[in-house]
Amino acid sequence: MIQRYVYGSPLPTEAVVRDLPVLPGDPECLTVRKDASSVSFSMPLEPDDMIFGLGETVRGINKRGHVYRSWNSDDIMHTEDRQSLYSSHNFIVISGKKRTLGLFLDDPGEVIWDLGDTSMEEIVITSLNGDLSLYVITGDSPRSVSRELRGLIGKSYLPPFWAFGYIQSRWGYGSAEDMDSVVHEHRSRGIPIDGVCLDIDYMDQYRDFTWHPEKIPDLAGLVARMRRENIHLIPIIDAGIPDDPEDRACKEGLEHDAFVKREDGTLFRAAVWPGLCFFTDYLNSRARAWFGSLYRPLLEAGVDGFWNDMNEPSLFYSMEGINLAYSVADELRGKNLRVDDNWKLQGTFAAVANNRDDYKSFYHDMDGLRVRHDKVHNLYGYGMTRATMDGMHAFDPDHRFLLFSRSSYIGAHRYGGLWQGDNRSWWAHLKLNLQMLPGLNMCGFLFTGADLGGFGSDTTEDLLIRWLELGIFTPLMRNHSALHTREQEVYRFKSWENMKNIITVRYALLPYLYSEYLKAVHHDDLFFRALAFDYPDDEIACQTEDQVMLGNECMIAPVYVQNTSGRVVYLPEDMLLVRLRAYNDMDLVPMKKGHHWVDARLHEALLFIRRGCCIPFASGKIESTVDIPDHPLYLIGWDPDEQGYTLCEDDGISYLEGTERTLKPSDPALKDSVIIRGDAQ
Ligand code: MIG
Repeated sequence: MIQRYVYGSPLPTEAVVRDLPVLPGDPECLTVRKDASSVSFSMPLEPDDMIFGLGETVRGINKRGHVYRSWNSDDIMHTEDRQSLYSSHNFIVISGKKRTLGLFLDDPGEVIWDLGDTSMEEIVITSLNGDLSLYVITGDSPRSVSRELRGLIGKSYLPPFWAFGYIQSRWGYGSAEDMDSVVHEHRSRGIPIDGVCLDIDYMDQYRDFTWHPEKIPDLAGLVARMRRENIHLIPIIDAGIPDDPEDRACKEGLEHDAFVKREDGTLFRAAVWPGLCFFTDYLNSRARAWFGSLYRPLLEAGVDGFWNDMNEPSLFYSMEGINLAYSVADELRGKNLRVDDNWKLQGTFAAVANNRDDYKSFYHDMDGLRVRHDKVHNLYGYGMTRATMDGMHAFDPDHRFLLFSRSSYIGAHRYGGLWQGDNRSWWAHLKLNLQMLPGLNMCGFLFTGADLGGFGSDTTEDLLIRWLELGIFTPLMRNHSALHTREQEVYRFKSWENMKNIITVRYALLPYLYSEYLKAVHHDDLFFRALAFDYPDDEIACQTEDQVMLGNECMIAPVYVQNTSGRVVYLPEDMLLVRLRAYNDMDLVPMKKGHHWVDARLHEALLFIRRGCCIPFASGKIESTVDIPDHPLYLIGWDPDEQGYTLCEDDGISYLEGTERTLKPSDPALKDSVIIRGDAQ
């Protein structure tokens, strides 16, 4: 059941797709405090209460015991102390013996989630805007509460099938030669791949919707050549539009009056990649429609996927901010700086980027409603995602496109996916990648993944292979790294064959992964879940922070510690261990409920199938997603009752409805199936 309460005058976020009646008063379960502008909601916690959700945030699957802050931020550290990342997903489920309760705050401004930080026994959620809709969702399990929310916020984004293939990316790829070489190095070794990303260097002087005249002399030709190799090019688009009348997007944007303005009506400017930029008012439907139309030349050239970046929006500096810093520098120039002055100088320049004062200095025109940016800050990336997807649909309403964004808010999950931003080549971030997945799914973001191998810092060979062993299960499977870091394409490493073999496992699993993804989309369900969702009465399962349920049949438990040849895995029921080395090389070991040390050498990925379930696997050599339909399937798993597996399929590219068929191990067409009928050890 969903109950809606309203505080102040909520802003039109379009996070929800259903208009629920507003109840009078306050919800019984919360203590509500209002002051001048903010409003807070508090609630005592029971010792056994767990808290799930909050989408893209640091720390564990159970969010209890830290303070989080909804304030979309370009942050390159993702350490445990961080309160904000690129997105704000204001939904939690509190789950304990006494109750299961969901809270969704539809509030696009700053919200502070003190989830047992100030006091371990209390939750305090504070909206600094004080203008919001609060949805209180009750149900008998965290999964059903999550489903209720999803029904309220609308169906999740469905990318084309090819977007589930392996994608190679790197900041630095910018030319046709780069694309050719990446593709050649993969194809010549038989490493499966479906997409290559173009990062900002493909643009002409970092200007959106341009491409470098020398590096990419013939975009349509390049796209077509790639497509013959079954490769999709995925260019990046940034949020800022350069202040330069020679720039086409700038000229048009000025004509369309599409950019955000300051209080006095002058245009707001801040620097990003191309220098000083204007910022499209994505919260205005006219501006969105215009921005969406800018993708057209790229779409006409055959591009069918994009990633949108810098849309928190990230600001390097504003003139006001940098002038202030210059004046501090002038004042201190030539002096023998004592420590305080030294800190002042350094701090002033550090504070210039993504400065709060800048976010308070411009306004949106929300189709007639003038709103200062900081009140709606967390909607900006959502607006950009929506502008892009609407633009792509206007171009071709019948086909699905790939789109993933860095910044988002609930609602954006209907228009695109997200990647988890600038992580590091740290083992801790491999674990964080896993731990973010259930919370993101709860908030509707099913199409997600992190930069495999890590974005910042130099990766190591073992980290990359372990990370690929998790990446084979995430809907977005992209290897991406930062400029100047160690090159981390699979073929750079001595053990590339092992990595290639792991990627072949991804492709063999795709019929299953895609089928489960479709089910999650159609039924507002979760592709990834905390173990607590499936085994609420099992205390150990509830406390398991480094394994997650995948689809309806599986559990994953990746190795995320260096120099280990396995890990401890907790099985909440009897499961079949599938130790995967390649699409055609695996061990199957039925195992009993309980704790086990499970061997997993560097080139071995772990998958567990629940007792009574089986999953389809594609056989044969596959080099890209186009090959998959031609390959026969077989089943792996247990099937004492001949239940089989219900495979959900569609054409992978249109919006035509899909079909379901049940695969049974007794079907002669599935004669290669490996079905365990005995008991677990
Ligand atoms: O300021 O486009 O998160 O994936 O490679 C850095 C360059 C801008 C940040 C993105 C990252 C991308 C990088 N971008």
